Amino acid sequence: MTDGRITLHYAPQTRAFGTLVLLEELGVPYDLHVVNIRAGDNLSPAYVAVNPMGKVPAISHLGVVVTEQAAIALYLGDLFTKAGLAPGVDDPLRGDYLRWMVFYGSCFEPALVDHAMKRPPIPRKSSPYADYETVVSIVHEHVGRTSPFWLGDRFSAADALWGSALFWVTNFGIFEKTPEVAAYIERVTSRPAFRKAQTDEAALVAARDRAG
Ligand SMILES: N[C@@H](CCC(=O)N[C@@H](CS)C(=O)NCC(=O)O)C(=O)O
Repeated sequence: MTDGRITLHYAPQTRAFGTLVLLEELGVPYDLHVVNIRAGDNLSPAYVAVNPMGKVPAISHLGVVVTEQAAIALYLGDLFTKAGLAPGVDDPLRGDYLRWMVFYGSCFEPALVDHAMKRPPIPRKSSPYADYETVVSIVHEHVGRTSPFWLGDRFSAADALWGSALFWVTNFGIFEKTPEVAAYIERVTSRPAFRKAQTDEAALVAARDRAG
């Protein structure tokens, strides 16, 4: 990787899709390094050197590696500040922005996955997310008052993360697609960046399936 370009370590039909959407929204040049998870390439020594967990997404930028969807979105939003997708440190929306980005990875995903896998709930006082029902109701309540985007008037990196995630979890049937959730997803997925990411992803899926 040269010239400060971003390399996105990517696999189709994974959580890396939200990062692809964000890069398209930012309108910055990037290179894709496609990791073949089906072939186990994510656990190869070369990729484990990038992300010891063998997970996508990850990005490489100027010798720095960032992993975890939300951290990557925060990094990119701040790096490409001119795109206006990240409230700055002196913006009153900054606190809300940080809170929702971290809530995504530390509460929403674990709650949904634990519930979908039918894991027995752990005692509320030991749980990092209280309980599944609380997390779900917090997100539904928030979506009910998004107007039109996660932080209000302006599209932000939070929408690339939450919009893509809600698109997938409602398709998987593990998060209820209320009319408000459907309308929010439509506002994010109808944008040119999301459409472009979908087209690129479809080409990668076709190439992967051809390769067997
Ligand atoms: N905590 C990570 C989770 C990433 C993750 O689980 N990615 C999956 C794809 S959706 C993956 O890389 N799976 C490969 C494997 O673990 O074998 C994040 O938020 O970025």
